[in-house]
Amino acid sequence: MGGLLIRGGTVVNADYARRADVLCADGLIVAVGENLEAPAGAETLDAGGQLVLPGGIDPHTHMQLPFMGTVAADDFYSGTAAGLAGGTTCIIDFVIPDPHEPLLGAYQKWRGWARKAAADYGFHVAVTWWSDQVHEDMGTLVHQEGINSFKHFMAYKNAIMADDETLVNSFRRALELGAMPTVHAENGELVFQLQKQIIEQGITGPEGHPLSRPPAVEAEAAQRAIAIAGVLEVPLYVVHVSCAESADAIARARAAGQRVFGEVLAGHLVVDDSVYRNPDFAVAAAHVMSPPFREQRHQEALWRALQAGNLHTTATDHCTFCAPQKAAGREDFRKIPNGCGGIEERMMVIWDAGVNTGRMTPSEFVGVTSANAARIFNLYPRKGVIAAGADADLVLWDPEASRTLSARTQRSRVDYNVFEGRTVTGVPTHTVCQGRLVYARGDLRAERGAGRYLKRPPFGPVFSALSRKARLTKPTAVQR
Ligand code: URQ
Ligand code: ZN
Ligand code: ZN
Repeated sequence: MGGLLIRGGTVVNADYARRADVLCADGLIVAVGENLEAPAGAETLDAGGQLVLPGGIDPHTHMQLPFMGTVAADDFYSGTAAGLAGGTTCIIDFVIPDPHEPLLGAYQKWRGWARKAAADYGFHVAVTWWSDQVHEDMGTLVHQEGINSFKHFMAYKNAIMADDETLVNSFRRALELGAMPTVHAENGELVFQLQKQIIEQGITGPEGHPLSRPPAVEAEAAQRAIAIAGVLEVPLYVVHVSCAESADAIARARAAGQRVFGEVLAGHLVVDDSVYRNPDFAVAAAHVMSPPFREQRHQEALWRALQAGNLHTTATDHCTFCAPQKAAGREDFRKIPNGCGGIEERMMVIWDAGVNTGRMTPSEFVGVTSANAARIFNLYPRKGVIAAGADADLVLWDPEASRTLSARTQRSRVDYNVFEGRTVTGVPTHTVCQGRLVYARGDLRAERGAGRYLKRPPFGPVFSALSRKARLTKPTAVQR
């Protein structure tokens, strides 16, 4: 039996916080309550009055992604290990087939890469092209492989960009299957042409990157994806919402009764576009990701949307490239591999800038760092809550302790930290994953291959029947 008893903490779930002990055994939470007894052979961990949170879920990572002629520096082991050091015990990564690459083949490839993961993981599968075979493969992925979300990149023309034909066909198929379509919302044609225009004006450095992807380029795509989903009556999840205009588009759609969800990156909430004006190429290039970091005014809009329930999850888009890789774009910013880190720092940054400022309560913090992603991607209540029967993924959180974030101390393999020098208050002191203590006050014991692939069931007939029933029984206008 063994087991682990976490004693003397305050359990904080998305819907309540109370003083309680937590008993774990065989990888599961078996009891939550006051004055629990430790069974024979169980280890006891004294929480000492700290908070006990559900393990963080990062619904947007790209470990060892082959992209823009190189491969992301963090692989499934180093990236999930870094997450464990920051309180994140579960990721949802992405299978991204090349255009005309069979989806099932790409899926199997990524499954092989992820075997080394130190924490549990799921996949969103990107639909980067369309054919009858893609239509069929989406069904196989949902019914046999536990995929319930499909990603669509509206950016990255001449690479993985999905045009409207692919968007409409894939969204329609997702609804049939009870799966969630998600989008990277930037108008790829506008980006392509603005990039060319900026290079022709002689701007080749990283400062050209945000110029080629202004907020309107994101908002157009967000509004188009929302409109397509609205016509097809399919839910929609917009990843890395980075600007006020996109957040407003989601808020309008939700106010009109449309089922749209939004994700915001920890980076977009606290880092602004001044980074691109740093004279040091390596620093500016290290921050090249899409959508880019924005003018500061967008941060308050994103926080407000998070507080108002128009953005639902926080993520990192952890997709790391070291300086030598970023240097590919030394003469042409279009060649700088897009991506930054953050998986270790996400929860600390959101706590420090969100809870300490009074923007959100500890329970709301749990919602946006764990429970909401579990609910939206159908992992709840296995993940995202401290309750009997849930996976024993927990974080002991010291709201008083401070830490200065830096590449010098981070676990990620990348050689830069977009939160460099930021001192945060509120840090994880212990992480328990599948009932095992994997991080304790700086001592990281991430186990290569301990992570499990998470099958996520589709949103079954209950959901689609309800919407169909609602449509069929809509009261008809009374003939006067
Ligand atoms: O666009 C994404 O989400 C991937 C390719 C990571 N890179 C990025 O800049 N966000
Ligand atoms: Zn993206
Ligand atoms: Zn991404």
